[in-house]
Amino acid sequence: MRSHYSGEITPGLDGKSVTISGWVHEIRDMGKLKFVILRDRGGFIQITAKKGVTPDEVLSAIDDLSKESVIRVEGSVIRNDKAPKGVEIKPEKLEVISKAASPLPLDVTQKVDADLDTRLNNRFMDIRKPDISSIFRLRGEILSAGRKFLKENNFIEIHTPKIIASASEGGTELFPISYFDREAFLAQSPQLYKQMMMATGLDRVYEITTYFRAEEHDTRRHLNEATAIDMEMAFIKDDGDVMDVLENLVLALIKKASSCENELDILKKKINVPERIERIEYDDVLKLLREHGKKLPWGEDLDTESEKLLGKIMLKEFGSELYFIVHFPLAIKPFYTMPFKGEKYSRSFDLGYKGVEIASGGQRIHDLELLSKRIKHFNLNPDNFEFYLKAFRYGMPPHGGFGLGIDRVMMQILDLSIREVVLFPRDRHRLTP
Ligand code: AMO
Repeated sequence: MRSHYSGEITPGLDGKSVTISGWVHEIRDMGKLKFVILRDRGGFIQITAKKGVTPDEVLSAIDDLSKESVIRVEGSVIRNDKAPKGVEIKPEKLEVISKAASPLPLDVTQKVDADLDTRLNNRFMDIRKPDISSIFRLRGEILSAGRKFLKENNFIEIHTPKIIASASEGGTELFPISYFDREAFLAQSPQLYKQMMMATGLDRVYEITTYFRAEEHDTRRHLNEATAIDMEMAFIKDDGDVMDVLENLVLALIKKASSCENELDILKKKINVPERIERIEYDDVLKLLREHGKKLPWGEDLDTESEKLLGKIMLKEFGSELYFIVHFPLAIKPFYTMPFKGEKYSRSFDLGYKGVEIASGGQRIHDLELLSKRIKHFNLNPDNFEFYLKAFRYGMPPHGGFGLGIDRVMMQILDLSIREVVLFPRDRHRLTP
């Protein structure tokens, strides 16, 4: 339906016949002159109609146009220094393909601001705005860069079930569903399945996956349906091997984002690409927080306030936007986490980015006896995990992995709230659209 996107129409095409299709962004009627700004994926182009020059049926079609209708225009390119980008289209044919009703639920030209709820309720139209669509273009670029990185590092893309029979990340955050005559749940993560893959010889797997979490949080960093890059790798020495992969992956994602100049220009954002990622012990994090007036008792996980404060400290004192917190107390990590220094610590880590946890992971227990003991320690019933434990009975290599929240990466790269970087967020209050 088109020969060119608007962005491809340059003064160099002067005199050439083109066909363009898109939405009516603006209409300006100056009497003898009528301007229509057409918007498509490539940007904007001005269509200039003149009484006495433009065919009458095109002039009357413009009189009947409504903003945001979909049109197709055939015409010729005219170089004109007064037009935006020095070029406009002289229309010969204008066809209204889909007429937009009015009034519009949102102002795509952004002369009138809308609150986030109104925007999300009309997301299809919100994303017509070039800055909002840039967020999702950037997100797509980051995901492609992630896939490329993982493939180059010998990871195999897999898909694990999203309808599951037992919890992997604790029992309170599950969405129960009815599965014929049995109880089932939406998967909180691929954890148990990606670990079972380590007993198959595939060695390195990843999944770009949805996490379903029935958390009651109502924050700018939590959703009930989140997206993550989840990976697992076998034959590791310890958690350090896993962090090396995560470090390089995250730096590759941020580097990719920083190369999306067009999108960043539209969004008026600049991205700093760190060279490396600091690694600090959990105990040292508590010390740093204490020095800055926040007393977090040993054994507790960082709350939102501590995470934010740590982000500020890391930036101010170490110049680091990204940092690993390593060796958390074993008691606050899931049952599959490898103990470290007896049973006090664990071979686990979280990755912080400007005060928000964007990933967590570690080395897992690969010894069946220890794993069964840890399951019982959490008051979980080993019988419910038999399908998983079986994979540890016939040869399981040492392994580890991580889950990297894509929504969190995006919100921190662009300094936005999590709802702004997800197409159709699911939270406590939102189930449609
Ligand atoms: P965890 O529960 O820490 O670990 O999740 C990993 C990462 O996923 C993102 N995330 C979320 N993002 C938005 N809203 C949520 N409700 C939400 N929950 C999680 C975060 C978080 O760091 N199985 C382990 C990972 C592993 O060890 O491999 C897990 O799920 O960025």
